[in-house]
Amino acid sequence: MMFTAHIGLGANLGDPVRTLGAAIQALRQLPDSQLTGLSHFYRSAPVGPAGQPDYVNAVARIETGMNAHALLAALQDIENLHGRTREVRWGARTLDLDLLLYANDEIRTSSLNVPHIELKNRNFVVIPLLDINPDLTLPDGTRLADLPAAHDINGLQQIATGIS
Ligand code: ROI
Repeated sequence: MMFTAHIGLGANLGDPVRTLGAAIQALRQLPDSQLTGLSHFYRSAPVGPAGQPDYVNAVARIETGMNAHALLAALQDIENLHGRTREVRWGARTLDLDLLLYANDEIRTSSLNVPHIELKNRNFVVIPLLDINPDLTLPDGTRLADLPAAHDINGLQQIATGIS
């Protein structure tokens, strides 16, 4: 069985566009998986603690035969390869890969929260998700396009990267 998963990418240290490009290459190499969608890239003002650089955010869609836990572990490996440091909660990071959605599943365990807890509130997640799938509906039945975040471009700016 193949499942659709959506992955949020974010970075705000080093060269974020380059890091996201490398992460997307790594997603293409995931076992038993295919990259089937990629949003625009966005420069986005930091949510959370002020005084950190702007982020670059994007969302990727894959079709995968991996289960959600195996996929999460693979995403963490990619983060680690790209030098993610985890000193400060909600602090700056070189690469953050979030498993936003996995199939139409709701998974709430200590290690895995899908859909991502903050998904609905973050325009830097909702708007790129809509780039890939304008008709997307969450497992709880919410149409993504109906969320306030879908219409809130505050702090968000589409950027041209040549990555596709
Ligand atoms: N803010 C933005 N704009 N983009 C992110 O990816 C992001 N990630 C985070 C916090 C610190 C919540 N803020 C963010 O983890």
